Amino acid sequence: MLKLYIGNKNYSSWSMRPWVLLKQAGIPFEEINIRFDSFDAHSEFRKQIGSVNPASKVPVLDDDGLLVWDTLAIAEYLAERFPDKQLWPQSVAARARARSICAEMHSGFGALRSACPMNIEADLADAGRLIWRDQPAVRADVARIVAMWSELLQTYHGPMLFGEFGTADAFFAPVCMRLKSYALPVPAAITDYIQRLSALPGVKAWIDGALAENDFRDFEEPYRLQR
Ligand SMILES: N[C@@H](CCC(=O)N[C@@H](CS)C(=O)NCC(=O)O)C(=O)O
Repeated sequence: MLKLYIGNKNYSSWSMRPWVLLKQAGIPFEEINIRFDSFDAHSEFRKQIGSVNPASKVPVLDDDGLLVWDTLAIAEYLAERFPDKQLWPQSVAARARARSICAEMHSGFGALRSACPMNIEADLADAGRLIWRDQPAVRADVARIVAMWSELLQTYHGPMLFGEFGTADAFFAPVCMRLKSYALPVPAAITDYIQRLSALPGVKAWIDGALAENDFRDFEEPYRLQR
């Protein structure tokens, strides 16, 4: 059975992507949670993940002893391993676009990611208003996401970015969580997509897990003293 090593569901945006992809695609796997205590060299997290992944990060996929780490590599591996699940779109053109936006996510949107770390459980609308007012780079990241999603939803007619659910939706699921927690202003069509995505059983299962976690990690939350 596949094993997926992940961090805290409330905070670990990179872990969310392959977990949601596997779950929503109906691929059986065992999850192994490694709690974020801190990312210091001597932390328990580092000790545990370091014994599995030389890069010392989650997520990591273990397929019967074959280790695959880094979300893009995991997504490509799953698409090859489970071709019948059609994790990428079927047409060459759509597949190229889906890969492009996943790569753009993987290496970009730094302003949004650093100003608005994923925190599924929290209502951070007040922090979001200040971030929106003061950080033009965050506004630019959100504008790019809105333009990208709007165009894809129009081209492929929804309900997901390329019609049916796939890797691209899994890659942007944590962005949906951020837009929601920080209540960043987006057009109605984008809010509707966020709602549709959040309601998918695989995504909802991750959100429910995050809400049930009850594990306040202060180093992940520069803006709050407690839950
Ligand atoms: N490029 C990696 C990023 C993975 C990553 O940064 N994971 C975070 C948790 S969400 C982590 O393990 N951080 C530990 C650290 O930085 O020491 C991927 O796509 O999987």
